[in-house]
Amino acid sequence: MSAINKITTLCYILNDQSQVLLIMKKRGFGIGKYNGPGGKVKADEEPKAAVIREVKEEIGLDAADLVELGFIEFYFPEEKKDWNQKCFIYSTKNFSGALCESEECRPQWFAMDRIPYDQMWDDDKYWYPDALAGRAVKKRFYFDGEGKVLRFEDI
Ligand code: 6U4
Repeated sequence: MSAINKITTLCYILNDQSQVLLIMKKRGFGIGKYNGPGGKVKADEEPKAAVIREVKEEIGLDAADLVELGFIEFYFPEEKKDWNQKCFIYSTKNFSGALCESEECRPQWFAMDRIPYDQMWDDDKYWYPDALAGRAVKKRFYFDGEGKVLRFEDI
């Protein structure tokens, strides 16, 4: 198995109406897909600090009281092994500030039973139900060259 090449993060912001805040990526990795806000962890940065920074940069919100839900490892074929990553997952119901669109993405609330899986990463349908219910997630996914899940396993 190829090595992990970067550490990334995702954060699920939940409101009192059983909705989750997703972003439509307008550029970069995952362009054209809905995902949680998040991104790369910089050198000498803690994952939790990184995800708070990314949420602020991407959608203007200050996220607090983050719950650690675990992590997911994503493995791609040899020619895309630079994408291999370990992604730490968080959620919170505590957020403040003005929600805004950035150059990178457009935020949108979704009812938790109306997640747009057909416009998301192929793995998401396998683990969002646990994450959105606040259950721990520790999984490893293997993708083909087109981004389809070949197989996955619990870690
Ligand atoms: P920068 O340089 O920050 O603009 P960006 O294009 O935002 O880069 P990156 O690399 O910072 O992307 O972060 C990748 C994001 O995509 C992380 O939040 C993790 C997430 N991600 C990667 N593979 C995923 C997958 N298979 N399923 C998923 N999220 C994934 O749900």
